[in-house]
Amino acid sequence: MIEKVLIANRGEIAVRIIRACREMGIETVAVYSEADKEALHTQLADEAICIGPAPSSESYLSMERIISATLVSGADAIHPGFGFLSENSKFAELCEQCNITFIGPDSSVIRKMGNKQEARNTMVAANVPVIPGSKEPVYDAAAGAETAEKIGYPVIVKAALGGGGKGMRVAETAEEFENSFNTAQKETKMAFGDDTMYIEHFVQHPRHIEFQILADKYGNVIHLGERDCSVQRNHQKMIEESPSVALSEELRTKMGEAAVKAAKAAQYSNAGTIEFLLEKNGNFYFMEMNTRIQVEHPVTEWVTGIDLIKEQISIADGRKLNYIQEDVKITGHAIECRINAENPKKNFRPSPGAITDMYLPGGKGVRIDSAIYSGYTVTPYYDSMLAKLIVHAKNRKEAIRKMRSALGEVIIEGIDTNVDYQYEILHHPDFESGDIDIEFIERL
Ligand code: MV4
Repeated sequence: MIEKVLIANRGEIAVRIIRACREMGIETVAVYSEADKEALHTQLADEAICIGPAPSSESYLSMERIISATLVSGADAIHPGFGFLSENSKFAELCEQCNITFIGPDSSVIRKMGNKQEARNTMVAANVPVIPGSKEPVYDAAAGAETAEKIGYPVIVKAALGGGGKGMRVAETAEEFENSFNTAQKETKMAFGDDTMYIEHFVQHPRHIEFQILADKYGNVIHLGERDCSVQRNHQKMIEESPSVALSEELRTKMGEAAVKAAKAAQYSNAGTIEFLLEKNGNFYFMEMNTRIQVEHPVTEWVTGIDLIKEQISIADGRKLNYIQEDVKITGHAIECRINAENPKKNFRPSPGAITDMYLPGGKGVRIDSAIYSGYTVTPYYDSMLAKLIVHAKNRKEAIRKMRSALGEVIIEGIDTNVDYQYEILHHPDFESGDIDIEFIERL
């Protein structure tokens, strides 16, 4: 039985996990860096252990320090949250070796899905639709050009160990290929210390649709519907919603079945996400699997009524899923806006500093997940997300109205934020009609 959880993370997700544990009667241990002495997660947990200086490489990314803190505190499980060590297969393996329950899938599954080309091949074998592309890894531009010719232009060159857009380049034509390939490979080598590439046909103007899945350790897998995450900028999502206006009930069933098939093929357990690209004509393709809880999980929680963090802990503790597919009903519409400390007028430059005064909205159908408070100083060391504002209403139109109203109430003084920018998006005719794809923000 899990009785004490160490949270290997910070910010709003650490707070979210502390709350779930407390409701389940589980003790909590926070870890914090010297820059996070005054952070909310440090103050809210039952215990807090300082694990090092501000840079994440010496604190939230230090496997040794986090494992040591776990052993010292007597915690029997680690929740990694998202980012940091959450998709690090070595860290999950280290937990396994130390008899610490890692709240997530097995390290072998994290490793396999972390190799994007292996993940792709797993899905091909399982009959999950994937984007036409290379079956074998590609190591040089000459071999790549031959593959690209067979696939057909435009193509996209990707890093096998990539994800999130790093080490990725599009080649519209054969003339561009060599240059695109070499640029992508150089970036890949720098970022991942590996230069294995693969090539896919480039899908134009797709939506980013992802399916939330839950899987227990006994092979039971369900999906919790989709999230439309098309509103993003530089691979940073800004707005996520569920359900997506682009899915008919028929397509939802088809994609949901593909997502369950994908999770089964990966031998997955715990909460995970299957990312798809969806074309206007309804064709969809597996893109990647995320082997962690995601930032945008609250929109799924709200339309399904399922607490994803509690399910993660229950699954990791060896219990069967509390739901079967027929239990999952999508009710109403949820939208999440990420509120960041950044200045949209200065190319979204981060804006750390002291929050001198603030007011966050509430009321029926409004949820705030955040770790900020009046007097808190936003440090420059970590990502700039301050809060997630999530709304729920009976349909999309009313959810949009509720989000506009809630955004209008937000006051955060002392630093720059993207709240006004989000407010404008919520009034854009294409957002209002749901006519969005992954290039929506670039077109603004
Ligand atoms: C693609 C694609 C189009 N065609 N693959 C972006 C990050 C990584 N997860 C894969 N990505 C993409 N892969 C093919 N074959 C377009 C993207 C992409 C993207 C995908 C989802 C959300 C936003 C995006 C922004 C730019 C590119």
